[in-house]
Amino acid sequence: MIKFKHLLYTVAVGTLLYACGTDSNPRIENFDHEAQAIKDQDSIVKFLKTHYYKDAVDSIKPLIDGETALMDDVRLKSRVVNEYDIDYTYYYFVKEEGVSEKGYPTVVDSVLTTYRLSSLDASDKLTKVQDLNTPTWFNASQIAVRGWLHAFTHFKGGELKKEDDGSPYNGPITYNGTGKGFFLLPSGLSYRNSGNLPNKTLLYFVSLHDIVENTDHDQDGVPSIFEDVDEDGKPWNDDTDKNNVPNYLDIDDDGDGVLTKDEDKNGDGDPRNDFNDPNKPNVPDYLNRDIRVKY
Ligand SMILES: [Ca+2]
Ligand SMILES: [Ca+2]
Ligand SMILES: [Ca+2]
Ligand SMILES: [Ca+2]
Repeated sequence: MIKFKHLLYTVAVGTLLYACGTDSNPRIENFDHEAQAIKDQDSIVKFLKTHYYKDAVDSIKPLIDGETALMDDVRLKSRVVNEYDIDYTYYYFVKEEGVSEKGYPTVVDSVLTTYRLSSLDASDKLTKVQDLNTPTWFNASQIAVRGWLHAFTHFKGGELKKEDDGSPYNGPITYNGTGKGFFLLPSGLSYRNSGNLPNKTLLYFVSLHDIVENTDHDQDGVPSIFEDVDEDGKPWNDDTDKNNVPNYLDIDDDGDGVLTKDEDKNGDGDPRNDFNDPNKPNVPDYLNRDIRVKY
Protein backbone atom coordinates (compact mmCIF):
# COMPACT_ATOMS: atom_id res chain seq x y z
CA MET A 1 0.00 0.00 0.00
CA ILE A 2 2.89 2.32 0.79
CA LYS A 3 4.18 1.65 -2.68
CA PHE A 4 0.87 2.64 -4.17
CA LYS A 5 0.67 5.89 -2.22
CA HIS A 6 4.16 6.70 -3.40
CA LEU A 7 3.02 6.04 -6.92
CA LEU A 8 0.06 8.39 -6.62
CA TYR A 9 2.25 11.15 -5.31
CA THR A 10 4.90 10.94 -7.95
CA VAL A 11 2.35 10.54 -10.71
CA ALA A 12 0.93 13.92 -9.74
CA VAL A 13 4.39 15.36 -10.27
CA GLY A 14 4.83 13.39 -13.44
CA THR A 15 1.87 14.94 -15.16
CA LEU A 16 3.73 18.23 -15.36
CA LEU A 17 6.53 16.71 -17.35
CA TYR A 18 7.05 15.93 -20.98
CA ALA A 19 5.89 12.51 -22.11
CA CYS A 20 2.68 13.26 -20.30
CA GLY A 21 -0.15 15.60 -21.08
CA THR A 22 -3.49 14.93 -22.63
CA ASP A 23 -4.92 14.65 -26.08
CA SER A 24 -7.41 17.37 -25.26
CA ASN A 25 -5.77 20.16 -27.24
CA PRO A 26 -7.73 20.97 -30.37
CA ARG A 27 -6.16 19.46 -33.46
CA ILE A 28 -5.74 21.14 -36.76
CA GLU A 29 -8.59 19.87 -38.92
CA ASN A 30 -7.73 17.59 -41.80
CA PHE A 31 -4.15 17.24 -40.70
CA ASP A 32 -2.34 14.85 -43.03
CA HIS A 33 -0.82 12.37 -40.59
CA GLU A 34 0.44 10.10 -43.35
CA ALA A 35 2.39 12.91 -45.01
CA GLN A 36 3.85 13.89 -41.66
CA ALA A 37 4.86 10.27 -41.02
CA ILE A 38 6.78 10.13 -44.30
CA LYS A 39 8.46 13.46 -43.59
CA ASP A 40 9.50 12.33 -40.12
CA GLN A 41 10.82 9.02 -41.35
CA ASP A 42 12.95 10.80 -43.96
CA SER A 43 14.49 13.14 -41.43
CA ILE A 44 15.07 10.35 -38.91
CA VAL A 45 16.91 8.23 -41.47
CA LYS A 46 18.98 11.23 -42.53
CA PHE A 47 19.82 11.92 -38.91
CA LEU A 48 20.83 8.31 -38.24
CA LYS A 49 23.11 8.31 -41.28
CA THR A 50 24.86 11.52 -40.29
CA HIS A 51 25.32 11.01 -36.56
CA TYR A 52 26.95 8.51 -34.23
CA TYR A 53 26.69 7.53 -30.62
CA LYS A 54 29.70 8.56 -28.56
CA ASP A 55 29.89 6.11 -25.68
CA ALA A 56 32.35 8.10 -23.60
CA VAL A 57 29.97 11.02 -23.21
CA ASP A 58 26.71 9.08 -23.64
CA SER A 59 25.42 11.33 -26.37
CA ILE A 60 24.87 11.61 -30.11
CA LYS A 61 27.33 13.62 -32.19
CA PRO A 62 27.68 14.58 -35.87
CA LEU A 63 29.45 11.78 -37.74
CA ILE A 64 33.23 12.07 -38.10
CA ASP A 65 35.79 9.85 -39.85
CA GLY A 66 36.48 6.62 -38.05
CA GLU A 67 33.13 6.44 -36.29
CA THR A 68 30.13 4.30 -37.18
CA ALA A 69 26.94 6.04 -38.19
CA LEU A 70 24.01 5.19 -35.96
CA MET A 71 22.27 3.65 -38.94
CA ASP A 72 25.10 1.07 -39.17
CA ASP A 73 25.57 0.62 -35.42
CA VAL A 74 24.46 -2.93 -34.56
CA ARG A 75 23.08 -1.69 -31.24
CA LEU A 76 20.47 0.42 -32.98
CA LYS A 77 17.22 -1.46 -33.49
CA SER A 78 13.90 -0.48 -34.94
CA ARG A 79 10.35 -1.63 -34.57
CA VAL A 80 7.15 -0.91 -36.44
CA VAL A 81 3.98 -0.29 -34.47
CA ASN A 82 0.54 0.59 -35.72
CA GLU A 83 -0.99 3.53 -33.90
CA TYR A 84 -3.84 5.73 -35.08
CA ASP A 85 -4.11 3.41 -38.12
CA ILE A 86 -0.64 4.26 -39.38
CA ASP A 87 2.47 2.07 -39.27
CA TYR A 88 5.22 4.01 -37.54
CA THR A 89 8.86 3.02 -37.13
CA TYR A 90 10.66 3.97 -33.97
CA TYR A 91 14.34 3.40 -33.23
CA TYR A 92 15.85 2.33 -29.94
CA PHE A 93 19.35 1.76 -28.66
CA VAL A 94 19.98 -0.34 -25.58
CA LYS A 95 23.31 0.57 -24.04
CA GLU A 96 22.70 -1.38 -20.84
CA GLU A 97 19.70 -3.63 -20.55
CA GLY A 98 19.21 -3.31 -16.79
CA VAL A 99 19.62 -6.02 -14.16
CA SER A 100 16.20 -6.17 -12.52
CA GLU A 101 14.69 -9.61 -11.99
CA LYS A 102 11.30 -8.05 -12.61
CA GLY A 103 12.06 -8.26 -16.31
CA TYR A 104 10.81 -5.92 -18.98
CA PRO A 105 7.84 -3.65 -18.31
CA THR A 106 4.74 -4.05 -20.40
CA VAL A 107 3.33 -1.07 -22.33
CA VAL A 108 1.05 -0.28 -19.38
CA ASP A 109 3.41 -0.84 -16.45
CA SER A 110 4.38 2.18 -14.39
CA VAL A 111 8.04 3.11 -14.74
CA LEU A 112 10.46 4.98 -12.46
CA THR A 113 12.87 6.80 -14.72
CA THR A 114 15.03 9.79 -15.47
CA TYR A 115 15.44 11.18 -18.98
CA ARG A 116 17.09 13.75 -21.22
CA LEU A 117 14.75 14.93 -23.93
CA SER A 118 15.65 16.62 -27.21
CA SER A 119 13.67 17.29 -30.35
CA LEU A 120 14.88 16.93 -33.90
CA ASP A 121 14.40 20.02 -36.03
CA ALA A 122 13.96 20.25 -39.78
CA SER A 123 17.68 20.62 -40.41
CA ASP A 124 18.32 17.45 -38.40
CA LYS A 125 19.75 19.29 -35.44
CA LEU A 126 18.91 18.35 -31.90
CA THR A 127 17.34 20.93 -29.63
CA LYS A 128 17.39 20.28 -25.93
CA VAL A 129 13.94 20.28 -24.37
CA GLN A 130 14.21 19.06 -20.81
CA ASP A 131 16.36 17.07 -18.42
CA LEU A 132 14.60 15.11 -15.72
CA ASN A 133 17.33 14.17 -13.28
CA THR A 134 15.17 13.04 -10.37
CA PRO A 135 13.81 9.52 -10.77
CA THR A 136 10.09 9.98 -11.25
CA TRP A 137 7.21 7.52 -11.52
CA PHE A 138 5.14 7.67 -14.68
CA ASN A 139 1.67 6.20 -14.93
CA ALA A 140 1.09 4.76 -18.39
CA SER A 141 -2.53 5.88 -18.42
CA GLN A 142 -1.36 9.50 -18.34
CA ILE A 143 1.22 9.27 -21.09
CA ALA A 144 0.24 11.01 -24.33
CA VAL A 145 3.42 9.89 -26.10
CA ARG A 146 2.52 6.42 -27.40
CA GLY A 147 6.05 5.68 -28.50
CA TRP A 148 7.24 6.10 -24.91
CA LEU A 149 4.97 3.24 -23.84
CA HIS A 150 6.34 0.94 -26.52
CA ALA A 151 9.99 1.94 -26.17
CA PHE A 152 10.33 1.24 -22.45
CA THR A 153 9.51 -2.42 -23.09
CA HIS A 154 13.10 -2.84 -24.36
CA PHE A 155 14.68 -1.95 -21.03
CA LYS A 156 14.71 -3.41 -17.53
CA GLY A 157 15.06 -1.55 -14.28
CA GLY A 158 17.97 -1.72 -11.85
CA GLU A 159 18.07 -3.06 -8.34
CA LEU A 160 18.04 -1.26 -5.03
CA LYS A 161 21.45 -0.55 -3.60
CA LYS A 162 22.15 -2.54 -0.42
CA GLU A 163 24.73 -2.43 2.34
CA ASP A 164 27.62 -4.90 2.01
CA ASP A 165 25.88 -7.32 4.39
CA GLY A 166 22.74 -7.30 2.23
CA SER A 167 20.70 -5.14 4.56
CA PRO A 168 18.79 -2.12 3.18
CA TYR A 169 21.09 0.71 2.15
CA ASN A 170 21.39 3.33 4.86
CA GLY A 171 21.07 6.35 2.60
CA PRO A 172 18.92 7.87 -0.13
CA ILE A 173 17.05 5.38 -2.31
CA THR A 174 19.55 4.39 -4.98
CA TYR A 175 19.31 1.96 -7.88
CA ASN A 176 22.29 0.22 -9.42
CA GLY A 177 22.37 -1.45 -12.80
CA THR A 178 19.56 0.61 -14.31
CA GLY A 179 18.55 0.07 -17.93
CA LYS A 180 20.15 2.74 -20.12
CA GLY A 181 19.87 3.84 -23.69
CA PHE A 182 17.80 6.04 -25.94
CA PHE A 183 14.85 5.98 -28.30
CA LEU A 184 13.85 8.16 -31.22
CA LEU A 185 10.13 8.61 -31.81
CA PRO A 186 8.50 10.14 -34.90
CA SER A 187 5.95 12.83 -34.11
CA GLY A 188 3.12 10.40 -34.82
CA LEU A 189 4.27 8.40 -31.80
CA SER A 190 5.02 11.55 -29.82
CA TYR A 191 2.62 14.47 -29.47
CA ARG A 192 1.34 14.11 -33.04
CA ASN A 193 0.13 17.51 -34.26
CA SER A 194 -0.88 18.79 -30.84
CA GLY A 195 0.29 19.02 -27.26
CA ASN A 196 3.52 20.42 -25.98
CA LEU A 197 5.73 19.58 -28.94
CA PRO A 198 3.57 19.36 -32.08
CA ASN A 199 5.04 17.61 -35.13
CA LYS A 200 8.34 17.02 -33.40
CA THR A 201 10.43 13.88 -33.56
CA LEU A 202 11.63 13.28 -30.01
CA LEU A 203 14.81 11.74 -28.68
CA TYR A 204 14.76 10.43 -25.13
CA PHE A 205 17.88 9.26 -23.31
CA VAL A 206 16.57 7.22 -20.41
CA SER A 207 17.73 5.45 -17.30
CA LEU A 208 15.05 3.03 -16.12
CA HIS A 209 15.27 2.58 -12.36
CA ASP A 210 12.28 0.43 -11.51
CA ILE A 211 8.86 -0.72 -12.67
CA VAL A 212 5.60 -1.83 -11.11
CA GLU A 213 5.19 -5.38 -12.38
CA ASN A 214 1.73 -6.16 -13.68
CA THR A 215 0.41 -2.69 -12.92
CA ASP A 216 -3.33 -2.88 -12.28
CA HIS A 217 -4.52 0.68 -12.90
CA ASP A 218 -8.14 0.16 -11.90
CA GLN A 219 -7.28 -2.34 -9.16
CA ASP A 220 -9.95 -4.74 -10.36
CA GLY A 221 -7.78 -7.84 -10.01
CA VAL A 222 -6.93 -8.04 -13.71
CA PRO A 223 -3.46 -6.60 -14.42
CA SER A 224 -3.72 -3.87 -17.06
CA ILE A 225 -1.75 -5.81 -19.67
CA PHE A 226 -4.32 -8.62 -19.46
CA GLU A 227 -7.17 -6.20 -20.16
CA ASP A 228 -6.00 -6.25 -23.79
CA VAL A 229 -9.00 -8.31 -24.90
CA ASP A 230 -8.17 -8.31 -28.61
CA GLU A 231 -4.52 -9.13 -27.80
CA ASP A 232 -3.08 -6.57 -30.20
CA GLY A 233 -0.60 -5.38 -27.58
CA LYS A 234 -2.53 -2.17 -26.94
CA PRO A 235 -4.79 -2.20 -23.86
CA TRP A 236 -5.93 1.35 -24.61
CA ASN A 237 -8.19 0.25 -27.48
CA ASP A 238 -10.29 -2.34 -25.60
CA ASP A 239 -13.62 -1.19 -24.26
CA THR A 240 -15.99 -4.11 -23.79
CA ASP A 241 -19.00 -2.09 -22.56
CA LYS A 242 -18.29 0.81 -24.96
CA ASN A 243 -18.49 3.41 -22.19
CA ASN A 244 -15.41 5.22 -23.56
CA VAL A 245 -13.32 4.05 -20.64
CA PRO A 246 -10.83 1.39 -21.75
CA ASN A 247 -11.08 -1.84 -19.77
CA TYR A 248 -7.76 -1.30 -18.02
CA LEU A 249 -9.23 1.82 -16.41
CA ASP A 250 -12.78 0.47 -16.02
CA ILE A 251 -13.81 -1.12 -12.72
CA ASP A 252 -16.91 -2.73 -14.31
CA ASP A 253 -15.62 -3.97 -17.64
CA ASP A 254 -18.84 -5.41 -19.03
CA GLY A 255 -21.00 -2.62 -17.60
CA ASP A 256 -23.42 -5.04 -15.94
CA GLY A 257 -23.47 -3.19 -12.63
CA VAL A 258 -21.30 -5.76 -10.85
CA LEU A 259 -17.70 -4.66 -10.35
CA THR A 260 -15.08 -6.79 -12.07
CA LYS A 261 -13.37 -7.55 -8.75
CA ASP A 262 -16.69 -8.96 -7.49
CA GLU A 263 -17.09 -11.32 -10.48
CA ASP A 264 -14.57 -13.68 -8.90
CA LYS A 265 -16.72 -16.69 -8.03
CA ASN A 266 -13.88 -18.97 -6.97
CA GLY A 267 -12.51 -16.22 -4.76
CA ASP A 268 -8.87 -16.51 -5.80
CA GLY A 269 -8.54 -12.78 -6.44
CA ASP A 270 -8.38 -13.28 -10.21
CA PRO A 271 -11.57 -12.64 -12.22
CA ARG A 272 -9.98 -14.13 -15.33
CA ASN A 273 -10.62 -17.76 -14.39
CA ASP A 274 -14.33 -17.65 -13.58
CA PHE A 275 -16.56 -19.01 -16.35
CA ASN A 276 -20.16 -19.68 -15.31
CA ASP A 277 -22.18 -19.30 -18.49
CA PRO A 278 -22.72 -22.65 -20.26
CA ASN A 279 -23.79 -20.70 -23.36
CA LYS A 280 -20.49 -18.79 -23.47
CA PRO A 281 -17.98 -21.16 -21.88
CA ASN A 282 -15.00 -19.14 -23.08
CA VAL A 283 -16.13 -15.73 -21.83
CA PRO A 284 -15.15 -14.89 -18.26
CA ASP A 285 -17.98 -13.58 -16.11
CA TYR A 286 -16.45 -10.11 -15.81
CA LEU A 287 -16.72 -9.66 -19.59
CA ASN A 288 -20.16 -11.29 -19.83
CA ARG A 289 -23.20 -9.12 -19.25
CA ASP A 290 -25.39 -12.23 -18.97
CA ILE A 291 -23.67 -13.15 -15.72
CA ARG A 292 -24.26 -10.50 -13.14
CA VAL A 293 -23.88 -12.16 -9.78
CA LYS A 294 -21.87 -10.45 -7.08
CA TYR A 295 -19.67 -12.88 -5.13
CA1 LIG B 1 -6.10 -4.10 -27.54
CA1 LIG C 1 -10.97 -3.28 -15.73
CA1 LIG D 1 -19.23 -6.55 -14.42
CA1 LIG E 1 -11.25 -16.16 -9.94
